[in-house]
Amino acid sequence: MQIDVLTIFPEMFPPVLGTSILKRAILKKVVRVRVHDLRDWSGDKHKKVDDRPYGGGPGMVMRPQPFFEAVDDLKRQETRDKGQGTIPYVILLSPQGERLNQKTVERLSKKPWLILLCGHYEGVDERVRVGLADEELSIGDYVLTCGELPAMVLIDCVSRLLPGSLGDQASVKEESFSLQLLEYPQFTRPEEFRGMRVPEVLLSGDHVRIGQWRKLQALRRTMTRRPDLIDGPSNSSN
Ligand code: 4FV
Repeated sequence: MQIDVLTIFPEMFPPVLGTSILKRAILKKVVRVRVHDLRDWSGDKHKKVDDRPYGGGPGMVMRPQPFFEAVDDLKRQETRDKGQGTIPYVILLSPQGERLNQKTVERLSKKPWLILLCGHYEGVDERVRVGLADEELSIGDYVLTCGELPAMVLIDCVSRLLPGSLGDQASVKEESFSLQLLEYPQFTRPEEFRGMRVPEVLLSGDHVRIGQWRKLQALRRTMTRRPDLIDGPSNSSN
């Protein structure tokens, strides 16, 4: 998979892309991430990418032109490098987007090429949303200072589903949300810590009983903490 990021703060990404699982996935060429400075397409001697909102009001709005020209350029580059052009899937990260969940992550992880648009200030010109983005996603109902953090969240949760990124893909299969259940409690050594003991069943070696216990714990935990995951979208908090 290839992921291109359009941002006015490219310097935010190297620490995240250069660490742990993401670093390994990039080194193993499981995913290719390119971070671009949107100002390179400002076409303005002061590299301005924002302007005052029509109709007045506080703050600044990101101009459409740099986003559109950057995506056009990336498409041209792709066609030049690969002959026929793979079509990018353009995602705008914003609080107005559909709430990101594991099902969406699984769907996006099957796409060959993602372009992520990072908003800033009061947001982006509506024509970016309407005329350029294939999808708009929010990582949660709270307002961040930047769209870069949501872009990193998306790169992380999508990349870890790509074959070869996680040591053992099996762990992806039975984790929270893939089974629409929260994960069961995990324990490791020591058996007793500050008076808190590891449940006997986990020390029993009886993998049938351990499997049943884990299923029961996952179900119980989900029913108490996230009943919306069990009843499905009808009363989901999403
Ligand atoms: C956000 C979110 C988010 C809004 C103003 C960036 C900020 C600034 N993006 N999920 N929640 N974005 O808060 O995706 O433009």
